[in-house]
Amino acid sequence: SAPVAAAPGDNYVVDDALTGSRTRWFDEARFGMFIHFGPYAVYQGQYGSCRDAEWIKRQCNISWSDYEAKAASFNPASFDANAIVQLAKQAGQKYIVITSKHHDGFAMWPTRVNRWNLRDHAGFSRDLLRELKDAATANGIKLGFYYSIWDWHDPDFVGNFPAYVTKMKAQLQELVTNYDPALLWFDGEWTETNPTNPWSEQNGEDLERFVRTISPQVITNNRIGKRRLVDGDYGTPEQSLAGSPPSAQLQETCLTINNTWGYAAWDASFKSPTQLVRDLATLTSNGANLLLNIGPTPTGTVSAGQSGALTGMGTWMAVNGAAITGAGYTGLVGQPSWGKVTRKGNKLYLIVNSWASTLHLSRRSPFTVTGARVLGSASPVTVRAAGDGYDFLPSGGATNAIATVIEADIATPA
Ligand code: FHN
Repeated sequence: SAPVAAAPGDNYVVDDALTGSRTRWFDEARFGMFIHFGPYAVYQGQYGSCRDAEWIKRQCNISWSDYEAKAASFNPASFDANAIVQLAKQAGQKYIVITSKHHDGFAMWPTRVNRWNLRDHAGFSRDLLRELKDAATANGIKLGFYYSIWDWHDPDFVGNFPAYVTKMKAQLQELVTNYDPALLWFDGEWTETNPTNPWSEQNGEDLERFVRTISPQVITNNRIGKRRLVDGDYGTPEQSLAGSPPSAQLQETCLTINNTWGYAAWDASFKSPTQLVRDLATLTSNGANLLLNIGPTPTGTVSAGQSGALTGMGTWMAVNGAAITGAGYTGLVGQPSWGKVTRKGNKLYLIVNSWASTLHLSRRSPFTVTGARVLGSASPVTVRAAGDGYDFLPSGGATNAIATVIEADIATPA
């Protein structure tokens, strides 16, 4: 399709008329599941006295012979794609992004490009990406693949970079052809100053062009390039809620539930559903997505700490998901001290962390409130014009310990 004129602040060089329709589902999804799963999980975060997770090979100076032997014993027999999809669905997540290949270069699908993969190296005959794709599709969940440009295992990455890039493209072609992913989540493009990482801006531009050639519909994140020549379809702040609305580019913050991406048995400091729901509300109110990570155990199960956090969020989402899914930045009101406000069409969602008998909303642009109710409750809410906006006066108490949501119908001037 013909290139479209770039919007101010938009630095795409490879762009096309599909950008809007390609990203629509993503901009409505708001909440997704990240999965970091690979042979690093077999160490369970510990090598002698050294601790790490998906970086354990490098951070703990593990030899390739040790790492390859561990990887050969990788046996994720309890990986249950359907259970993982159900966990995501119950939490209110609309998409899943799993590591097809992390920095250790290990492919989680039976690639024909090399034998450093789950089938050929570990002798695991099942295709987990296929199982996840089928379970996701059956449940209306989109599936995307994380793919690390940086590859510690392939000697061509430092020895013959053009040969490496050719293999990388062959693997991406396999992923797109065999699994039709909704999204490609690149990583490991950084550290221009690192002599072991020759990824350049031109490589990013070339890769974006390649991805567009093999799939016009697949969404890519900004780490496809160095973000000066190309920046994909959306930005990826990591472990940060930063980003003030409205952003020039779509945004997706990725967060861990505990402190590590890959599985680490010692990492038991799980965030509470309350904190995670509030983070999700903050991001939604900024028009950004949350990609919340789980790191399955070496057998493929999800730890109780991680599944519990998602289940807790799901209990809240079951009643209040309307405030998140398909909702975004309001453009109409300032953010109040008692919580966050999101908007979907002619509805505002007041996500109230600190319940009070009077909740004031400052109005930035003209609109009128024509009705209001508490989600999951029959108790009426009185609304009256007050000061620079409106006061909402709920008749009942908070209905949810995490956050209670008031849905308001609004009319904006034509
Ligand atoms: O180095 C990786 C890290 O292991 C993890 O995959 C995160 C997820 O966003 N990305 C990289 C660091 O930016």
